[in-house]
Amino acid sequence: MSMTLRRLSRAATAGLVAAAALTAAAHSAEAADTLGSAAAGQGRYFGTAVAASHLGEADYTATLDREFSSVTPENEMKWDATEPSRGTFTFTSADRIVDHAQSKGMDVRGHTLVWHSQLPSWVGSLGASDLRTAMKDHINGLMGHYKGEIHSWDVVNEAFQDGGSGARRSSPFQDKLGDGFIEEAFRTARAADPAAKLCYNDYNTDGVNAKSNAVYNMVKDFKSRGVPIDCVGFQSHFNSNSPVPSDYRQNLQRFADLGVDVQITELDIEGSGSAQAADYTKVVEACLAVDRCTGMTVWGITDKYSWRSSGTPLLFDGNYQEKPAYDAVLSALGGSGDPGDPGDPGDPGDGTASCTATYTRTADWNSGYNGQVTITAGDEPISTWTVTVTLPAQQSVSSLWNGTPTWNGNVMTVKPSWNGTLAAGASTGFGFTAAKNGSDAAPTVGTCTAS
Ligand code: 9MR
Repeated sequence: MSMTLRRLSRAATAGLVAAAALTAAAHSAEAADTLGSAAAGQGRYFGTAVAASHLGEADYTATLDREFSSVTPENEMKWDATEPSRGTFTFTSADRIVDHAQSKGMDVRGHTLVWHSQLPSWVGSLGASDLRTAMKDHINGLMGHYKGEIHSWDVVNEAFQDGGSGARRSSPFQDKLGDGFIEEAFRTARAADPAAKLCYNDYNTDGVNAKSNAVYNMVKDFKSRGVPIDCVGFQSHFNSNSPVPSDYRQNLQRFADLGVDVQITELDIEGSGSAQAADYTKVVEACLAVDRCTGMTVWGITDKYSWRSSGTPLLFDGNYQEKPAYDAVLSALGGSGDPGDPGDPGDPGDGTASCTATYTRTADWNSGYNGQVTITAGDEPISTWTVTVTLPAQQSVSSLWNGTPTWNGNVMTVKPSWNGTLAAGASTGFGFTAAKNGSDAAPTVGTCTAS
């Protein structure tokens, strides 16, 4: 699609976007929060990487549309996908993602313009001056096509080496154009789409270390010389070899203090259960603690399509069920409404039925009293419950309703009569009349068990 056509089509979908926003607003009054709505409450976006090839999968798209307010094409805007041979641009897959995002009122992050990887071989074979022209043509080609439609662009990706040296990574750009290629890319990008935020994006720069120091010094230099840069992306791919750094927030803050926005751009954390959830909480809390951390993007929706799928690093499992990490992120974002979801594998209830029991005396007279035990299901639905009540030795029960007791000395074990089935969080109860026989003490209610 040409640039003009894209602009027209964007205008044509504007009405749809407005309608979608209204629906979302009307919905949020009664519905549980989503990642996107909770993040919006904190003035942030919550995004995900998306693959065009999965957009036809109903659960994939339903989860995307429900939960996320921003998308990053996972591979579709990379050089090999968009300009496989010199001067021939193909935008079919990327357009599919952008059109979908726009129809749902989502922002789009552009990823990525200049990167050593997923680079067609023709680029590597150019001489310096041709390479410079090709780099600028590529930036202009992509940014022109999507002018006005991309919230933030990863202009340059992963230009620094891993390890302690803080040196630049070898690439055709670095090797032939020298350090200045990054500055040239950013200047070209600013002219191509002045409305887009221009980001430098990298990994293993999430804590304070030699690599992040090198990026920090580059950003500081750019700001002091007026080289256009608006944001730094911290990819945040974490696992046991590369855990969430303890100085994550501090590192985000020092970049923000240089006068750039910071964004968490490719978040995923290998693991499962409460440990993974706790790590996700750390990341969200760090972003929320930094005013200029404008949003977070997870690197995929479901574990089954993650680039690290064996490490199950995302918020939804392979069946699109919310994991404990999802609940943790939603709650760290100040969102509510999810914990009652019945049957979510891995949710706090973990599919395990549970209940609680509380006792109150509802009537009292000289020789006796009425007691009421309230049974409340936990975060999963239950089909039956059992609770024990131990009475003071002198007391005796003359009648009991809405429950079925069996006796062992002064301990009664009560099961439901008609009222065993409860939705998650719902309550029922049974009542009884007891004779005091000289003891006015309260009975003791034991643990409630459910299945
Ligand atoms: O998730 C992407 C995967 O599908 C590709 O095969 C891979 C190829 O390099 O790139 C992955 O995304 C990378 C991103 O573009 C840049 N940062 C690291 C990401 C994970 O490798």
